[in-house]
Amino acid sequence: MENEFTTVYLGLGSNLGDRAGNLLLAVRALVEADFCVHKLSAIYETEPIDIESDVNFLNMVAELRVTNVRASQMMARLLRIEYLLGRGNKTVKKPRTVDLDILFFGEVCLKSEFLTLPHPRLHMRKFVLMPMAEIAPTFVHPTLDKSIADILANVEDATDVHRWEPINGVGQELAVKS
Ligand code: PH2
Ligand code: MG
Ligand code: MG
Repeated sequence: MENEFTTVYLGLGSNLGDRAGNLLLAVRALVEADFCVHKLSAIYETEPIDIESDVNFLNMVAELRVTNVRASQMMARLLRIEYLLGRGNKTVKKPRTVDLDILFFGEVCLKSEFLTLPHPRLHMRKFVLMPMAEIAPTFVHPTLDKSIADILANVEDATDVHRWEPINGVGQELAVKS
């Protein structure tokens, strides 16, 4: 059908420079690339997993509604956004300004050299599950056949993941002025 859309969940991460600013630039770039950004989670501060980093990540999850694009094409467009936002060599596990991962592309399951869907590690990672549970707790993982809330409730990941708050938050500034 012409107006049918696919619901896509993206994981966004940054552990370099102005981390929150980088996430917001990525969201703006998604909108400018004509992706329909339907929901955004809060920003979470998360302990690094499987990567050398002295700096915590900021992570969030976005729900997009896409039409007329295949998962591989979408990944190519995301890589371009990562590149424009200054991400260096992808093959090296170095700090990155922005990492954009497709977590789910509707119910699509695929495995190629460039892309595996659903994302092969998301069910083991609290830094993905917590923000996703905030915006889509009932979404069912197409191969594990469990909801995100269920997977999160049973995950063994013991790393720290908490809602991020800006140190000099906008709220505080407004409170001082009023
Ligand atoms: N991304 C990784 C590896 N480890 N750890 C956290 N906390 N957040 C991430 O986004 C992340 C990670 C590979 O992309
Ligand atoms: Mg990643
Ligand atoms: Mg990635």
